[in-house]
Amino acid sequence: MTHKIQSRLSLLLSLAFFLLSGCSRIDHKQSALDPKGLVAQNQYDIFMLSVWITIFLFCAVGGCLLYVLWRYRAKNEQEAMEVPSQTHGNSKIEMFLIIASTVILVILAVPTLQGVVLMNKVPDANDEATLKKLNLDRDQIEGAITVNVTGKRFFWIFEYPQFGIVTANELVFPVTKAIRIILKSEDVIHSFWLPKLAGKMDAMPGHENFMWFIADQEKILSRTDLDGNPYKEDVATAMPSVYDGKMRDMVFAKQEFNATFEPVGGLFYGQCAEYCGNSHAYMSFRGLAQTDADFEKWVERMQVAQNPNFKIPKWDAEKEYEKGSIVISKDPTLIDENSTREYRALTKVSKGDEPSFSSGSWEKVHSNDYEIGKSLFGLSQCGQCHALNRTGIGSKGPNLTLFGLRTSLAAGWMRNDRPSLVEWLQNSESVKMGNLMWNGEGVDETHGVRSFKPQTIYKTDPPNKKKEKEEQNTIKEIKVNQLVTYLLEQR
Ligand code: HEC
Ligand SMILES: [Cu+2]
Repeated sequence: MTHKIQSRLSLLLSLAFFLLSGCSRIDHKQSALDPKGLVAQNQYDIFMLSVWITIFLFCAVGGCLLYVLWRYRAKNEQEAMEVPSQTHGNSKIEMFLIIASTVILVILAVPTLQGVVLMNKVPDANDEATLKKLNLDRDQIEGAITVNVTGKRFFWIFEYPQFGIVTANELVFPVTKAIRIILKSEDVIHSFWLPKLAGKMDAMPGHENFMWFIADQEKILSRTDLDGNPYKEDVATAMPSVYDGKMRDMVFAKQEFNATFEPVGGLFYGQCAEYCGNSHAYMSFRGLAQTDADFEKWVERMQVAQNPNFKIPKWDAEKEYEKGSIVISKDPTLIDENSTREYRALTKVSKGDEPSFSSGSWEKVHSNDYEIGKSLFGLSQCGQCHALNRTGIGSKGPNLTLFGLRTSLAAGWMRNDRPSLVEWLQNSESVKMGNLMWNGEGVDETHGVRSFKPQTIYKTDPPNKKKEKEEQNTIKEIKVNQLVTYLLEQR
């Protein structure tokens, strides 16, 4: 018996510990209770108002109950036998309760309706009274950024129509500007949720939904250290720049997945919040807040990379080249006699000086691994589903432009580094069950995306099982590593 009580007690204690540990100060990656923007703050305030009202009601009703139980308890045996005088209704109490409930509902309804109005529309830039009330500047609204967000099983497409660029899974945005989110879906219903910046909103096929948010730089910079003392972080540490890879470096330096996880202020964790299939739980994303200047630089880099009119020219024997010009030409040493690579002119190059390394006029733009990876990207049919340095959202997989600047892989699920990428490319199914790279339309055992499986890469003739296996493994590894080099050098 005592044994049973003991085990129940320990169960209860561990449950309480588990629940309380959720309240620790560190690592609120996806907490709506840690608002870092105006819309989220408004929703948090309404939530807290209703929490306090509920606590008040709980105490009032519970207090009355306790008082009545104590005050009218039977004090002796005789009292216990008596039947109390029977009454029915009390119009004073009833009126009081009706009025009190109405007042409470009104207290809740006014800010709630105001909140609904706020979240449904970015305030008018000419409505000075509202802007003043919300403590916003006119140019924060006038410079608003629109992002068309498309949910797909199981990743996100972010299209910036004002700039003509498309990216995936990491929403880069300027910290001082309002961000208009237009939500769509290409398959089932998803839900876009960046808890620290705004509440959830569904992304539905055949229907557009709207929401907006604006981050608060002051809140991003205000941090507390491990002893709970508040301090102010400088902008470069809290919001490292994305366009030159500083954000990625900083996130990796700080992102140890353990109890002392220390977030980078400008990094926000988002999540699909509507069950959409077997990989739903892994369908997360990231929001990366940037200073205006860093955001502009990122946009510029994306625009250059996705410029539809720009293509590296083939070397032309009839042309002269300026120092620094880049051309594509043959390099038979790379894979076979047909392989090509990018060359950069070391000096002014005269007509007919064909790119090679012996002439002294040309140098490699990229490493051999990069160039081999690039051709593997084509050979393995990756381009079937991935756009790289191209815009347009009609693609089955995430856009991989400047992929090496991203902090995460597989829709925010893993960190975007070499070991994770190798794992992903060798067997994405084991990393993210049900993902549509491994299980996509037209993908079977013979498809390039699964061809890193040994048996389809290499066959020795005559068959020699042991040797075959060894060779398969090395080839498999080399191939994957070169592809990864190619992907990570997209930056
Ligand atoms: C059948 C279509 C398809 C093919 C072919 C394909 N992919 Fe993918 N890929 C996807 C999809 C879909 C995802 C998103 C998976 C997810 O996160 O759920 C993805 C994700 C990725 C990611 C992660 C991107 C991110 O932002 O998280 C990388 C990197 C990648 N693929 C590389 C490749 C490479 C390299 C190849 C060629 C060997 C390839 N893919 C072939 C469909 C494809
Ligand atoms: Cu989803």
